[in-house]
Amino acid sequence: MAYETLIVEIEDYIALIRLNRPDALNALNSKLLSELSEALRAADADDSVRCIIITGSEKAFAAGADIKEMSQKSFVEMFGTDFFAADSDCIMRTRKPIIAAVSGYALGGGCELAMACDLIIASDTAKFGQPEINLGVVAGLGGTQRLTRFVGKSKSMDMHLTGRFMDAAEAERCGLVSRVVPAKDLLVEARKAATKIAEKSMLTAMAVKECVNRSYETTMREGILYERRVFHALFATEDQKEGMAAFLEKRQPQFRDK
Ligand code: CO8
Repeated sequence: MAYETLIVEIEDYIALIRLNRPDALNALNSKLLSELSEALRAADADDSVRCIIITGSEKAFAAGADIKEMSQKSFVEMFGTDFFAADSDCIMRTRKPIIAAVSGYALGGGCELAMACDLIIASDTAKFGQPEINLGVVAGLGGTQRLTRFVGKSKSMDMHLTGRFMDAAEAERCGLVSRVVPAKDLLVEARKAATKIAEKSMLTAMAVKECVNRSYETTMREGILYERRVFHALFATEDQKEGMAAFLEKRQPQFRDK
């Protein structure tokens, strides 16, 4: 399917979704979010996709929600349409693993989009920020909640209250991103990680996502019980038998998602 604001390529079991509004530094408008929602739904349903990468351009992953689109809206329009709500949940609905490959600016909604993915690989040029306070608003796509869980209250307050940007080294130090790579290698490294994930059993990868995401929603005791039950349940799969047999036979497993 052709999109106006995205370029989607599927190759070697990886769906690469590139945000493509270069004139607005990939600002997230309604069109882009609804296309992203559709592209993720399609990738999730496509058996030839086993991992998804979302990326932007060298200069910007995404510089936030589209300020031009929002600036004149009234409360009634924002609340009445539950602005961005339907499409912004698209990442949480996606069951296959999603990597955010971030170069340049990831600000406001762009930072929030990256945080909603399963892991972030950043180039050494990446800059993260929640500068909504400069516009007279707060984050609206989960920034106050996710950033606080990732980096703790003090740094989250710092980012949201001052609106300053954080560079890639600081983002790695404080656990916002999983790794930082040279800008020229960003997609190569993201593809390498995606290939490793794509080799696993998709059933197990989806179970991992559910277990880790559960840790944000529940108590430690309930989360550990949930994890143990999922662990037990995976013994009903052929992939568990194959994974353990392959280890004992000193060969690579051949997972069949069964
Ligand atoms: N929205 C719309 N257009 C944008 C945005 C944006 N967020 N960011 C940049 N652009 C446009 C600029 O207007 C400019 O367009 P034009 O050439 O037509 O004037 C073009 O992109 C290039 O931008 P700059 O000339 O500003 O480029 P610089 O290199 O000088 O600066 C910056 C780059 C620092 C990234 C700067 O553009 C900037 O500060 N952008 C805005 C960052 C920002 O404030 N982001 C937060 C937006 S609000 C938000 O994300 C809320 C999310 C929650 C929504 C929830 C709904 C429920």
